[in-house]
Amino acid sequence: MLKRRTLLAAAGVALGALAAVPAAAQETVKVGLILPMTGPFASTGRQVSAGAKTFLEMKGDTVAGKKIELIIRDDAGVADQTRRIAQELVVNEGVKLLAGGGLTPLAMAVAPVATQAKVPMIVTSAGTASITKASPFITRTSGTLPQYSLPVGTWAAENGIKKVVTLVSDYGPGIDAEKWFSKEFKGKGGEIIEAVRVPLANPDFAPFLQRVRDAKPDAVFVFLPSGAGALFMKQFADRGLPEAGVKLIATGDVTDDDILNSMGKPALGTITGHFYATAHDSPENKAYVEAFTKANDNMRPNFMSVGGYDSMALIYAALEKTNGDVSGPAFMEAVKGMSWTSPRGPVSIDPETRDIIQNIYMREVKELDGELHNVEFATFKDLKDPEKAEAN
Ligand code: VNL
Repeated sequence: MLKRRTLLAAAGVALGALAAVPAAAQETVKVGLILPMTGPFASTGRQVSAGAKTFLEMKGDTVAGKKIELIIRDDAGVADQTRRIAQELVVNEGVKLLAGGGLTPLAMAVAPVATQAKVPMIVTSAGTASITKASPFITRTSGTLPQYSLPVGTWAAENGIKKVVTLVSDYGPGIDAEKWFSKEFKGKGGEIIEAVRVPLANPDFAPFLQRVRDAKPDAVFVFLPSGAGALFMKQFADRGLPEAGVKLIATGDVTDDDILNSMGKPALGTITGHFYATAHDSPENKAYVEAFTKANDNMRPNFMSVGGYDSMALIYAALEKTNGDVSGPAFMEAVKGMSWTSPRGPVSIDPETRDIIQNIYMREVKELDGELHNVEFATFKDLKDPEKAEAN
């Protein structure tokens, strides 16, 4: 009898202790961030994960009574692994939200998992326009290639460039970039004299650059994924293209802030269009760059890091709106039309396409305090993805 009462009393104490802490505060929401942390695109994984962690450091790890736990996994840039890891995280780890998608094939690999499990996937990096159509549970905090290639076409046509050769990586984002730069440039009177596509893996630009020298266009327009620009810039300079009077215009992926400073003088004067530059002048970006560089041994945050940071910003804003409800349909409803101020400037999620609406900046590579930077000189405000706008 005594024993039983003691047990009950003990149980009462335990329950009381539990009740003293708000129940919701004890709930953890696991977010699976799958990235290429190794392999040829490891810089993307390093930047995105550091950006996401910087958000948690700046804003704390709790939102709407939930503790956010980031689970970072390496897919080494291999799509089969991305899919397997996504499945494993959802089924065995109880992950409620997925993020990542370092390259288009990796983002696409997660789409069936997101759809089947009704688990939202926030694409932090990949830029092929069609990705958000692959699942109703996909949204995106990077941008689309059509969105940031088109303004480069506008700028080129309006700045005395008449003949262009295009060079892109031969997969989704490259094909989008080629299409939307060319469409805009030709629409405004420009001429594309050659369109070249190079393999994503181990491209050699030398034969192409020789041909460009002979063709003598006013400019070359280039898209290469983050990290691949360094080799291109070196070969561009080695082949004497600048001396031959060929201007380099590109998407900002080529003059990626992660590697720009190591490109040296040949990069100076390159004109690019993109959604983020480390040198972007705003109080939000100043705070971001400061927190990021401090936590990452002075590494410079590039646009990939901001995709990671904003994936967390979007999760926080959505969970505030749903009062902590992480179920897929509720989360996706909350995401639509969400707006916030990113280190890159004002952004929102297009309620129709779930893609990001954002400013695209024209920039020139210049020296700033002894370092190379993408320096913004013009803004195309609040651009939607033109690929989907065209289809609608
Ligand atoms: C993609 C687009 C990848 C832009 C990138 O770097 C990039 C992609 C890895 O969609 O695969 O800068």
